[in-house]
Amino acid sequence: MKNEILKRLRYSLGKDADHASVYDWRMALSLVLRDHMVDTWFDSTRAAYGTSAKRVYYLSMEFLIGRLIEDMISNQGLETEARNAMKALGQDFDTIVHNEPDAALGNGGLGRLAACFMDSLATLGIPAYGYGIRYEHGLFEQSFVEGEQMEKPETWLSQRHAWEFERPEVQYRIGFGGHVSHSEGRAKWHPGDSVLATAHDTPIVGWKGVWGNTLRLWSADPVRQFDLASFNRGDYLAAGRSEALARTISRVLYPDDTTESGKELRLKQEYFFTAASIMDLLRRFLSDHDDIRALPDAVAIQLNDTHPAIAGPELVRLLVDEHGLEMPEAIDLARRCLAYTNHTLLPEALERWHEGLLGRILPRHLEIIRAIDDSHQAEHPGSPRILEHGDVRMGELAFIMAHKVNGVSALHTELVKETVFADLHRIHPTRIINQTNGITPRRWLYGCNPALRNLISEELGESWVSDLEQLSALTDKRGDSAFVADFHAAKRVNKVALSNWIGQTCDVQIDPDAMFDVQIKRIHEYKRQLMNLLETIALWNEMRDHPEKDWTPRVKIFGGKAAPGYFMAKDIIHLINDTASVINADPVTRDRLKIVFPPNYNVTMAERLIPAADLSEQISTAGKEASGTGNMKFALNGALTIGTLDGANVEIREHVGSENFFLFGLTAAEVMERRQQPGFSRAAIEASPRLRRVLGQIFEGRFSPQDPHRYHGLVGMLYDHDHFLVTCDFDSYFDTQRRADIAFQSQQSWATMALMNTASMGWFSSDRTIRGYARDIWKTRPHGALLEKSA
Ligand code: GPK
Repeated sequence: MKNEILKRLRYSLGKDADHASVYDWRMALSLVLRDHMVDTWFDSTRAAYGTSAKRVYYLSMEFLIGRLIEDMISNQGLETEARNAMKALGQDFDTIVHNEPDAALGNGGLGRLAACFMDSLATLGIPAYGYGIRYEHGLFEQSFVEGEQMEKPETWLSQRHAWEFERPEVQYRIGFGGHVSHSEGRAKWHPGDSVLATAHDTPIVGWKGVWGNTLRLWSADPVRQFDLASFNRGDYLAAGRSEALARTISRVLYPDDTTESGKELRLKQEYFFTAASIMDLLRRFLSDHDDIRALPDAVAIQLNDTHPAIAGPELVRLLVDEHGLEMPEAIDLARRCLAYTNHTLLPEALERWHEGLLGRILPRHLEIIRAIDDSHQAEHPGSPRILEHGDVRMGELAFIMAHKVNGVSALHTELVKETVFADLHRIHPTRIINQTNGITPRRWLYGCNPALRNLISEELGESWVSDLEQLSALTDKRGDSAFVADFHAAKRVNKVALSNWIGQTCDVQIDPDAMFDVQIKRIHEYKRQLMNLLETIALWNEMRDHPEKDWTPRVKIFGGKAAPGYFMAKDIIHLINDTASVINADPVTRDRLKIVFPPNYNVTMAERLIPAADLSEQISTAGKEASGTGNMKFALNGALTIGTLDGANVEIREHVGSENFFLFGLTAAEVMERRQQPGFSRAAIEASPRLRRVLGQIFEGRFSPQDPHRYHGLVGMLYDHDHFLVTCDFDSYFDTQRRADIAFQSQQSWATMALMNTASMGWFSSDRTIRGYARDIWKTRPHGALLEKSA
C-alpha cells in the first residue's frame, strides 16, 4: 500500500513525498482506497445485471454522509495496512483522517438516515442506488459571535471530492415551464427552459467489502455552456447568465429542517433530481427489458419524505406521453413501483405548493396531478383531495401514488394513522406500515468508538458488526465486575479525549469524572433544548443555595444548528451561550457545573461526543419526534437516556428495560389533552416555584446584563403560547434529573445500566430496518450471500 500511495501521490497529485501537504497525502490514500473498491463495485453491478434482480432506488434530497475515509478503510478491512503504510511514510494517520471535510449534504435525522441506509443496503448486498443532489454548498457553517449564531457558506467542494467519479456522459435534459399541447388525445410538454443533470457516482461498499452500490448525485449544468454571440457583442455578463442560472439549482442545500421554505427554487431542485433519477432508472430498465409493463418487477422506488413526490406524476408522464400507455394503467404501474416514507407530523413541515406556481414550472405535471386526484376521487368518493384550496398537497400525492406508506417508529406510525392520514388510512387500511428507524453499527460503534469496539470484539469476536443482535450476549456480563470495570474504563478513555478536545475548542476545562450530559440535534422548539437549559439554571440555583451538599458534578453539552430564519431557535442558542458565560465563571459552582456548546455541530462532532456521553437527552414533547436516531446512537454507546415517551424512545425503553432508562413527562395523549386547557402554561408556572424563579432570572437579565430585555419575548412565549409544553413537563424533568444524579453516584451500578443499554440495542441496527423494507415494501432479497458464495 505504501508504494501504491507514493504512486498516486506522484501521478495523480503531481507531488513527491518531500513536497506533499496533508491534503496531498489524504488524497493519495483516498484514491488508493477507492481503487481497491472498484473491483467489488464492478462485480456487484455485474451480478445485479446478471440475475436481473430487482433494484432499489432510494430518492432523497439529503444524504448526510460526513467523512468517508474511515468507512472505506474499515469496510474493506484495510485498517492495519493503511495505518502501517502511513506510518512508514512518516505521516500521522489521524491528522490525515481529520483532513477530510464532512460531506454535509443534509440537515439532520432524515439525511443521516439515508446515509445509514446506504451502508446497510451495501452490507446486505441489496442492489440499490441512492439518488440525490450534489450540492455545491452543504449545510452552512455555524459560528458564535457574542453567543449568537452566524452562518457562513459551507465549501466542501473547494477541494476535490476524493470518492466520486464524474460521469459527463450520463446526462439528462430537465425541462421547466413552457406549455402543453394536446392533439389526438395525446399531450406533449414543450418546456420553456431546460438544464442538464450530470451524474456523479460514489461507490458505497458494505462491511467486509462484499458488495458495492452507487450513490449517484446530480449536478445542474447549463444546456449551452456559454453564449458566444453575446460575448462577441461585448455583453460579458449576459454571456454567463444562463450558465449561472442553471447552476443555482444544485448550488445550495436548503437549511430548513422540519420547516417548509416553499420557495420556487426548492421546487425546481425537487423536480430536477427526481426527473433525472426517474429517467436514469428507466434507461437502465429498458436496456434489458422490452416490456415497460414489467417495471414493478424490476424497480422499487422509495421516496424519502415528500421531497421527491413529483416522482409519481413524472413517471406517469413518461409512461403516457412517451410510452403511449393509457392514464389508468400508467397510474397503476407507477403506484406498484413507488413507496413513501413519512418523517414528521409537524404541520409546518408538510409540503404544499401553490397550484399557480407548480403549474407555471411543471404545467404537464399539474394536469397529471389533476387526473390522479380525479381518478382517486372517482374510485373513493369523498376521499381527501390532493388539490385543496389552490394548493397541491404533496403528502396526499405521495400517499395516493404509493403502494406502501411507512412511519419511522411504532408510535409515529400509529399517529400517522390517527392524524395526518386518518381519512386516507380508512380508505386504504393496509397501506400504512411501520419501519422503525435504525443506525449503522459500522459508523456508530465500530468506527466512532474503538475503545468499546475492542472490548466487545475481545469478548464476542467481530461478527457482531454485521449481526448486531449478538450484543445481547453481553447481558451475561452484567454480574462480572471485571468486565463492568473494563466497560467503565472504555467510557472514561472517551471522556478524557473529549475533555481535551473541549479544552482546546471551547476553552473550558471540564472534569472527565463529571456526568457528561449531552443534547445534540437541530435546535427546534419541539426538541426542547430550552427545557434542558431551564433545568440547568434551576440546578445552578440549588447548588448555590446549598453548596454544602454532595452534588453530582455535571457537564451540560449542547450541539446543533438553527435554521437561519427560525428566530426563536436562534434566541435559544443565544440564551444557552449567555447562560454558559455566567455559570462557567461562577466560583461557587465551578467544580460542579459547566455548560459547553461547541459550534458547528456535524456528523464528525457527533462521532466524538456520542462515545463520551453518560446521559442522552431525548426530551421532545411526546408525539412530536417521529423517531429520533441520535437516541439509538447514544444507547448503543452506553449512555443512559433521559427521555419522554416519544418516537423510538418508546421502543428503546422496551429493549433496554425501564430500569435502565430515565422516563419522565406527559404522554402523547396527555399532551393533546393538556393543550386544550386554557391557561395551562400559566397554571404550570404558578405551581412550580422553582420554574418561576428561573423564568424571573432570565426575564430580569441575570444572564444578559448588557441587554436585560433580551429574553422578554422568549419568557413571554412560555407564559402565553407554550406550544411544546416546556412548562408542564419541567418539574417532572427536574425530578428525574435528580434521580439520575443519585444513580450516577454509584459508578458501578451506573456502568452496569450502561452496559445493559449497549447489550440491548442490537435490534436498532439499520440492517434490521433495511431487511424490513426489503421484506414488506420492496419485495427484494439480499444478494450479498450469493456473491460471497461465488467468490
Ligand atoms: C423529519 F420531516 C423531517 C425533516 O424534514 N427532517 C428530519 O430530519 C427527522 N426529520 C425526524 O425529525 C426524526 O424524528 C427522524 O428520526 C428522522 O427524520 C429520520 O426518520
